[in-house]
Amino acid sequence: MNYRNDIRNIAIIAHVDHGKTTLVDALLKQSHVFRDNQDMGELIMDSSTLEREKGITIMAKNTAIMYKDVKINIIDTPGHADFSGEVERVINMADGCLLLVDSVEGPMPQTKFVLREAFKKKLKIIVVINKIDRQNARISEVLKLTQDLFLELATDAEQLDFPVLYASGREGVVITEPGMEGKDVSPLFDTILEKIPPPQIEEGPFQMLVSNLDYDTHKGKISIGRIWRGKVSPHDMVVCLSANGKQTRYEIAEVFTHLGLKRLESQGVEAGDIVAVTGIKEVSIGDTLASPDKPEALPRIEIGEPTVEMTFGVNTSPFSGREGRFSTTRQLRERLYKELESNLSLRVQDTDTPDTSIVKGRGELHLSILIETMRREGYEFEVSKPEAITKMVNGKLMEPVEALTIDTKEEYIGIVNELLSKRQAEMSDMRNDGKGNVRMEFHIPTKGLIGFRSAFLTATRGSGVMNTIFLGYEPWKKEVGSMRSGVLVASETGVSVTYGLNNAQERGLLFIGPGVRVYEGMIVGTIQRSRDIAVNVCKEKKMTNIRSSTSDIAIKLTPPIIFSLEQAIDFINRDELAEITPEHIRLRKKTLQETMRLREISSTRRSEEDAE
Ligand SMILES: Nc1nc2c(ncn2[C@@H]2O[C@H](COP(=O)(O)OP(=O)(O)OP(=O)(O)O)[C@@H](O)[C@H]2O)c(=O)[nH]1
Ligand SMILES: [Mg+2]
Repeated sequence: MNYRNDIRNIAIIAHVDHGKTTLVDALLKQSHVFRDNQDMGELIMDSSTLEREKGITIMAKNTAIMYKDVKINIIDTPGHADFSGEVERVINMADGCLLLVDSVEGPMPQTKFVLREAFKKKLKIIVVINKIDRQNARISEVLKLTQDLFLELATDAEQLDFPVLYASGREGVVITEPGMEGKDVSPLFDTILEKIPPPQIEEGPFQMLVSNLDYDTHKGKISIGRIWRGKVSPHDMVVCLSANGKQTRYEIAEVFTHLGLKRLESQGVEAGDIVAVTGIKEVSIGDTLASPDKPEALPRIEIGEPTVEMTFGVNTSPFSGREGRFSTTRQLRERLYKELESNLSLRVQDTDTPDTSIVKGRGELHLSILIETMRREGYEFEVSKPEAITKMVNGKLMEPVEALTIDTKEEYIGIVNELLSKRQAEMSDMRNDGKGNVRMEFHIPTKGLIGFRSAFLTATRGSGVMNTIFLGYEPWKKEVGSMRSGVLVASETGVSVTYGLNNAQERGLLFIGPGVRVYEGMIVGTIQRSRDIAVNVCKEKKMTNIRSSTSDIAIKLTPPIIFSLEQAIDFINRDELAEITPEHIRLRKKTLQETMRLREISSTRRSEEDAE
């Protein structure tokens, strides 16, 4: 075996928010890929608008820096459990990982998930206890907990021998012993060079696994991945080996490597390095590009199964086609299938009706990010309530279950438990730090988690943190009943007015203010009872000849509740839909006409009685 000592390939992995992207900032800054006077900003790798707005990494990305004549290819990964597929996808490119652990939080559920993935791939790990500048840092305790995690997960003794560094990504310092005075991140660079094995090179003609895709309006699709064998240069002929065994020949157009945030054009890149090539028109992540002399496919990337599904359908509301640029069945289907090329843990399944598809993902956030992305691209469509994906195993109905970790204050233990017991959660552990903070762990079916996040944040006044991790499938337990009360449904199509809204607000809380276009069957508010009520929010006050009193003119409406996309999706029930357009998120009953809805309700009630 040959090795390339001039390269190291590392992935940065951790639980959400433990500081991966901030540490990459520090590495880039110190390696002077920017001019010294250039203001590079923060979280530079979180380059998409959605990532910036949400403050989380959604997609894994590549960068590289030079240190002592060695190129270090760095892959920043997302820490949120819903984007675990990204970690599984890119970890193939690395020979080692930096496992970051927050010096206050310690190992968290996703720390365990990513470490297990790294062990599966036999990657060398460097532990970085991060955010040591935090006031209540408990470095030695966190190190101990991390060692325990290694003991629990390691599959061979060598894995227990890992270097530990201490860092504040934000301050740009890394030290080798706690308490030392740090000056920069060099100790991290040196440890990478020393401990992460250089890439192994196999003999033979060109072969690479496509682990990432990018698009450029001029260059078209860009395939990114690690070269396992041989060399690639512009104008080389290659074969693309896709999932169904299909082999297509292409000519490579351009070849790039990464440096800082730039791609550098190259005349030839050799095995061991991470490369970006253009010219492969039809390619999906997981495909192999290889020399026609030896067109062998590398093992496809293994991705965990999706756990949550919802339908995406053509917008059937009376307002359809008015606000989106793309709204037809064909446009919607094409967009969803295109997403599969790069969003590996997503699945799309056709239904009996061509205008509706079932989309499956790793969690509500995974699906809602897709919805938000499509809406910003100009699509309009309707989606159903997310549901856990069940399956039959040996004739038995099985459902996904997850471990839920909750960090909150003591005073919220009661309310959190009450919320969770209705959702079939069972507590497995509870720890109190003696300062009023508690950590609780639960075992909960995925169906019980749907819609839980917003209820939890409201109950803990936004101060709680929750994390979940997929455990596996277990036999189905009974249905979780609806957690929600009834809604106020518009009975007429028109524009909402103060008078009509005022009548409605006497019965519940409103989701709209005056001057909003509504249609019959649209949900305009919520009430504290189980049955829905139809309200006419467009109703004007009858004009009379008698002047109304002044108190009558100055009607005060309570400000409406405006849902975010996630909250809207969490809110709807099975007989409802969310209408998504670039301009609005509207909630509606599936059946818009009130008379039809009442008929449906009485017929289901009748069949329930017959069943008894
Ligand atoms: N005190 C302190 N805060 C930090 C440090 N590094 C990051 N943070 C903060 O922690 C938060 C999360 O940082 P990110 O770098 O986005 O974390 P991440 O691990 O990339 O998050 P995801 O990619 O979404 O999983 C931000 O508010 C950072 O400012 C650090 O060294 N010290
Ligand atoms: Mg990040």
